[in-house]
Amino acid sequence: MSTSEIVPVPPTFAAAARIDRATRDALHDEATRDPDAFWRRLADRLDWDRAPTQLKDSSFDRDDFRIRWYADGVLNACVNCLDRHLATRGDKVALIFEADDPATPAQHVTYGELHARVCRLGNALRNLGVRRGDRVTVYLPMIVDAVVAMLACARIGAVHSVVFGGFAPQSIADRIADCASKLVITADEGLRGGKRIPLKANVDAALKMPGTHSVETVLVVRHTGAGIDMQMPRDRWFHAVTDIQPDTCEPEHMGAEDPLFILYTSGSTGKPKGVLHTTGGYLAWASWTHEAVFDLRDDDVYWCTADVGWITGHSYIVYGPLANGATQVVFEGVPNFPDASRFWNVIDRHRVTLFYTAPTAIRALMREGDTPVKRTSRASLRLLGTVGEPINPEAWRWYHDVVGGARCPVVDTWWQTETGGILIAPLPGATALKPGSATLPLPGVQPALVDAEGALLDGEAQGNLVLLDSWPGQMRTLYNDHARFIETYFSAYPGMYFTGDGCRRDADGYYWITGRVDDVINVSGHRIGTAEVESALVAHPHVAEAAVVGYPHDIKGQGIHAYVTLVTDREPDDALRAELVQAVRRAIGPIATPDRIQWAPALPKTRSGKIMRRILRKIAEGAAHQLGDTSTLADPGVVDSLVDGARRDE
Ligand code: 6R9
Repeated sequence: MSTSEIVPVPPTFAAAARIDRATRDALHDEATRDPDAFWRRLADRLDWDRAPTQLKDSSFDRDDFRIRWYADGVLNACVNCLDRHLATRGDKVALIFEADDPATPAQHVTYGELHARVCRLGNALRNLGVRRGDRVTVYLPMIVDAVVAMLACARIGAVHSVVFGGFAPQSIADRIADCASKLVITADEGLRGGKRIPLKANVDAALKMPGTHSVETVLVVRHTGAGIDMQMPRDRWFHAVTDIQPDTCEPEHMGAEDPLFILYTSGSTGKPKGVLHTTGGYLAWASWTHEAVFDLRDDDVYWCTADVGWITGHSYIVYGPLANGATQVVFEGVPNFPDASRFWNVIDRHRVTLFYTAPTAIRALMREGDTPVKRTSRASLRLLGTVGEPINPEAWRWYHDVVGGARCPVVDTWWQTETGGILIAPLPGATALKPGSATLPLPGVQPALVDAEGALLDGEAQGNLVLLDSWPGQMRTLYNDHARFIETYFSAYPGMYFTGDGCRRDADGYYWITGRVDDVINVSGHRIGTAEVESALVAHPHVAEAAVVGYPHDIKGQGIHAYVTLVTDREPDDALRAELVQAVRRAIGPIATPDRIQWAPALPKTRSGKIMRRILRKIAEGAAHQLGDTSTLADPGVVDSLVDGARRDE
């Protein structure tokens, strides 16, 4: 079992925190006994053109299905992120842009300047014929104009669909076709780790593909200045159409349940799913959770390293922090460029106080040892966060002890594209931490564990993670496919939202996400969490990263196949293999003994850093000829070396 070590709330942190133990208890109490008061408290965070009289209105029952929040309220998300700060924070820095190349001076954009830029683009979009309800595809690098583009859409009531800058033309085309976008906003090129990404050329290629004829205009940000092909009259320079526009732009008055954005995410089958979020509930939840989980204060400098192409960028770079009037770093680059000290240098340079990143980045940097971290001060930091996948206790420890100097709480935040915002996470001034656990549900969130038949499990238990009732940030539908929405999320366990995650709840009620349930391996009738085995492997000092999958086994049903990446200077050998097997047996028990350990120079990952277990399962099954779609891999070459490695090991 995973460690149950407890890391208490640092008393100095608790003393100054927005939410201490008493406040947390009061919020939970209110959310339970007088939910309307709690939901109204969240709505009251926003500026409404017409305040809602209706609060929660939801049912997960098939016959009576509805998810509506604050339904009669009227507001504009962009106004909530910008205009309402102008009187008190117009000169406050909203965004600190840190370019890919550390020699490029940082740009500071105030709330006033951001408002003007968003208004100019909003006017330009209207002039180009974009109307309330139209879809706009955004395919941009991590630059200020990406934030400007999203907010300008929100201002005029257009629905943005951000496509991550690492996606290839076919993926762009699929996403344009599914929502029939009228306009695409892109840049000449992106820059990541010194590498140029041909964004405009990718859009050109995408727009030659079937189903993309809805696009009338392509706006192009001049970013690197590279020579690109402009096809008149379709293609227009972003600066040419925006520079001539006035600095003010009348916002649309949007219903709380009007769509704010679509964000595509891959399902286990079929084409990408267009997750649809609406305006009022989403914004209230993004804003409240950002303030509560990160203990946000007005003088904080916050930095989330996600890309706006993912939900984390939507909720915790754009909508949450800006609704809260925060100052934040927007980072164009990657963690290891020009070297493994980059994150920590940026933290020192901009005096970052709140830092939010992914376990995969933490593990990659941990692999480089402590020296690149210890070269830097990091004295400004007061809180660390993680998101995206389970964090193994060793990486958590390293993050906490080495990066945070054992001073900063680590908030492990569990949530999904579909949930819109964080659902399970510590409130850092109140919740004692356990390395590897996302800890406890936020007030108003009702997780539960069910067995395969859907029976609710009490107390200490392991099962599938469901949510029994709605929360304001919940997705409302899959764009153009409400039937698939119901089928995907509400049919496995009728009356409950199924997350697709497996989870353990310990005796203290803490939640330990074990990973997607399709990642659980059943060995001789025992369920083995891949995350648990991986955690045991990664605990070995010579292991940098590990991924574990099941494969068909004659006697046990499934066997355990572990892909192991070693730290930079360690060569594999049989003695180490035996040590690792022992390490797993020691950490979990003989039932979890890996049947195979395959040395992996690297693991196949999506561009957002998630390990593609589907591919690892196929390789482990010896079915490398049926790998399926590998187009979302960050580095397809990794797969070939693993297939060769698996053959050699046979
Ligand atoms: C926000 C985001 C969602 C899936 C989710 C789960 C995994 C996310 C996690 C976590 C353990 C955490 N996940 N956060 N697992 N601990 N703190 O990542 O959204 O890209 O939709 O992924 O990621 O498996 O179901 P998304």
